[in-house]
Amino acid sequence: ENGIQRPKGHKVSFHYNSHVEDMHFGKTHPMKPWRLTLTKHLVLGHGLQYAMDTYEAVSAGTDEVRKFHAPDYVDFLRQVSPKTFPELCKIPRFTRAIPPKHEGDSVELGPYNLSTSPGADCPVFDGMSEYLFLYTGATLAATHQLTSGACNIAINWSGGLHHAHKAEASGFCYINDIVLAILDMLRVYARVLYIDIDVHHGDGVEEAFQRQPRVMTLSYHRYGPYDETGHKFFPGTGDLEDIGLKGTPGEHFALNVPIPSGIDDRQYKFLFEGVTGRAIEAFNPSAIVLQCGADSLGGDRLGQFNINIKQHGECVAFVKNQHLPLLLLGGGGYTARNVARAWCHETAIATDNKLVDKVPYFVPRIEAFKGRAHGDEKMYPSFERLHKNECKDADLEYMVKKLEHD
Ligand code: V1S
Ligand code: CA
Ligand code: ZN
Repeated sequence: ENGIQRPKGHKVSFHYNSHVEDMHFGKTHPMKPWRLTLTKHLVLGHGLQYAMDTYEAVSAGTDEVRKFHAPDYVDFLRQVSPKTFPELCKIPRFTRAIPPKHEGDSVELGPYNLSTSPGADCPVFDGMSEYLFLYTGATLAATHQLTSGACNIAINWSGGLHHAHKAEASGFCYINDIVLAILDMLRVYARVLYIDIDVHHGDGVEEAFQRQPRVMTLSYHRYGPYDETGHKFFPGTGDLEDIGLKGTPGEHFALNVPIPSGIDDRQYKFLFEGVTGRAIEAFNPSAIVLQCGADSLGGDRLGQFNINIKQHGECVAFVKNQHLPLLLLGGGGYTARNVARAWCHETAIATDNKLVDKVPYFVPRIEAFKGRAHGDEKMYPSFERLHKNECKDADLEYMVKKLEHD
């Protein structure tokens, strides 16, 4: 009816838990989990659920997260909330992770770069612990679908948090679900290629595998001075010369493409297809993880690139055309309506569907996503096909207005 079809010749699985939408990083914080509400509504509004197997994610386990992260850090994340934070900060096991104070620091930092001060990059907020283990659970379930051969492309738009370190949160990222996914993939695949089109450098993933020749990391990012003040664009790493840890087997298995602000579609396509194509040729990966951070789009609140949803999607199409097991993850993206448009468009690309420039008027109820997953995976039952009543971007804008209360 809406023309959405299952792809021929490959299977796509989609992993999500609507609970992540309720989270709130703070009034002025750019990370808005409700961008995932918009994304979900667009995906369901277009009927793309009929083209994939959809799973409701469950939380990752402590032991799963400890496969990369330090045990004390994982314990802290499990217990932390705005209420428990002050007490946890006094426990000797955690005080070691409190950074020294510098003159003029605007935000007060607690253990692991976490903070309850307003304006912090990695705030402690209500429901945070549930949120972290849920987005990680969704990535691990997606990974499991891939490694077990149940699908060829697995998607988790709530994942892709590439800055988190072994024992430290960084840049809105607390658990590095990407590193956990790749570690799991290495049990099955000989070589994994990680590609990162978020406008920021994928430093956490690069660092985790800097000694590892079975993982090649390739990040495209804004690099250089942020503005006239001379401050560097976050996180300030990812120089062309950084190619993996020198003197280890991982040397030459990290690639960085530093880019100045304002890059357009044509220039990005030239860089992306040239470098990615050559990397695939040389590395011959068995599987690919693509972090699809949407802050590389023009008009992003934090990003400084000038690329369109069309080109962002063409990066996904280019990688998909390699016909290797593919894990698609989200990441940054701070102009919510564009994030939703991009990730919905890319869900269509993954499932070989073309979206008309319209969103069906009827937006399915959120309950449609209920079910179990991760370990005890169950597909949610197909629900009635949607009416073809059309609406245009106005409806997306209406949702933006309703959700954009802070
Ligand atoms: N750019 C940027 C930016 N903006 C903020 C911010 C603004 C308001 C707040 F209430 C809280 C934070 N932080 C930053 C960056 C971090 C960007 C993270 C991108 C994440 C990703 O898209 O790659 C993946 C999800 N942080 C900084 O620039 C660091 C500071 C240097 C400035 C901001 N203060 C709060 C900390 C130090
Ligand atoms: Ca990047
Ligand atoms: Zn980013």
